[in-house]
Amino acid sequence: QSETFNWEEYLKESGGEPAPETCFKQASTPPENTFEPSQKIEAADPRNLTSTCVATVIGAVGPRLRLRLDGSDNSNDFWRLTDSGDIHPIGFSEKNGGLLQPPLGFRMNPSSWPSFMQKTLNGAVCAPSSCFKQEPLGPRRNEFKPSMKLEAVDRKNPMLICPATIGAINGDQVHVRFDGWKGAFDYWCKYDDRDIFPCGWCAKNGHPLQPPGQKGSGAVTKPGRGRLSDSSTQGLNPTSRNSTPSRQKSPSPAPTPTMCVYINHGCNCGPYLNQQR
Ligand code: MLZ
Repeated sequence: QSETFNWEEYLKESGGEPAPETCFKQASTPPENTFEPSQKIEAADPRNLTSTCVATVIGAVGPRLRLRLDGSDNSNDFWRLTDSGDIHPIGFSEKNGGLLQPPLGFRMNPSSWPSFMQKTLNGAVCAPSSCFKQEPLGPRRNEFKPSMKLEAVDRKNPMLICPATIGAINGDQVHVRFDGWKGAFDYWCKYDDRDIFPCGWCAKNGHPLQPPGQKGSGAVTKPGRGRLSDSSTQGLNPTSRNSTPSRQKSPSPAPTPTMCVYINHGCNCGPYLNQQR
């Protein structure tokens, strides 16, 4: 599936402009991946970013690691780049005066945490510090412009990276709109978020890229349009530059409810959103 998607052809058909590489906080040469499955690392709990937990490397795709917090369940795996600032070798917190915390949703009695930790780390294989790559600096300010094309992690299916378009800008925030999915997966993020990549990143980093969806991407769905031209012809084609197409403007306020649902899911918001319940 992914090998049928070709940015060059797609951009030609859709009239889109790729966002320049300088917009992104991503390494220009792919960060190496020397991690191995079952190695232990320290990772910020994605649902409770102030706590650092023990995580196990479950797998990898290109420079992305699939991670699972020890003591948590197997339905909250998350992905981090090998050059993410969220991951560190075991021992990092202790060296920096911190403590390893139980993950949000720790499945056992909190009082069993110290002995659980001891058992977890006893005889475990820790990822050597050489596996962890320096996080890139990233741009000083938001250089994205609406209608620029990019590749972005689908946060509802975080193993997937998909073609997307910048729908709007609000200060440091950019609105990521997935091509061909009618807003169902769209989200706002900071311009230097590690989940967004320049066009061609997947190909260069040995990561699959999903083809665009077939549902159109704006508020207006025109029947009978081809899949590739469907998602983004309007507003990108230079000939329609001055016509301010309605689909370019109107979708901006619409995705807000979708985004709220996602953010709550990732927050430490109490028992109602705990996946264990
Ligand atoms: N199978 C799922 C995946 C959707 C992925 C969309 N990514 C932007 C679906 O069809 O809903």
